[in-house]
Amino acid sequence: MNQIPFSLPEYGPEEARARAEEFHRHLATRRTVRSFRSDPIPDGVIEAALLAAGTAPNGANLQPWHFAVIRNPAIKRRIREAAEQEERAFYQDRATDSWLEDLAPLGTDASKPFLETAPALIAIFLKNRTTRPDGRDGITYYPKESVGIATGMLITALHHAGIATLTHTPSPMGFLNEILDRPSTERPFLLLVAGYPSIDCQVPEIRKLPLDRIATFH
Ligand code: IYR
Repeated sequence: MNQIPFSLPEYGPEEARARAEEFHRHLATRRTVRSFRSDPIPDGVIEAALLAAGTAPNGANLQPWHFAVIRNPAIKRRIREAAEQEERAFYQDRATDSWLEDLAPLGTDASKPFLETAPALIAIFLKNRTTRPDGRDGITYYPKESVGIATGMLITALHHAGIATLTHTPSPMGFLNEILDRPSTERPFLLLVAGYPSIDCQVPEIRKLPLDRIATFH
């Protein structure tokens, strides 16, 4: 592979720290939202955020992801109907008692109106196989790690543009392959709901763990 020069801007120690702290403050304003207005997301925002996600580090640069953006109300409705069917089974039978206990503070249930209200859904698929630039087909490497990182970057990019998201995981999500006509080599990873929070949007008062509970320094 051809090699090209690379460097990053170098910040002095104070500026580096200030930038890191400022970015933390910015990211700390992100909240998962479950109540969306229907206002559209401005043109180009999702496209740029997807390109940002596509810069994620990933296994052998095979970029094992596909993003299906759904704005069509009829398709959103089909996704809502299929998701709610799975969610009813989850809340009624599949979830363990301790899982339901852990979810209780969030106040979630099987009803998912945001799948129709929000202006955009982004179905994120993990590719288990892909075609190389030379046309050879084969498995991908570390697809879960790769798609997880790309998804985090997508959420961050949308937040940076003032767009709220909800990481929704109806389980199982096989219906997304059928509705969105994706091949069986792709597995639905997550359904990202995107838009502006409703005027009366409320979120649970949760706290993030302090540094000494999430990190050790050796
Ligand atoms: N997928 C269900 C349940 C759910 C599970 C977890 I873990 C959450 O953090 C939130 C919800 C739902 O979307 O309601």
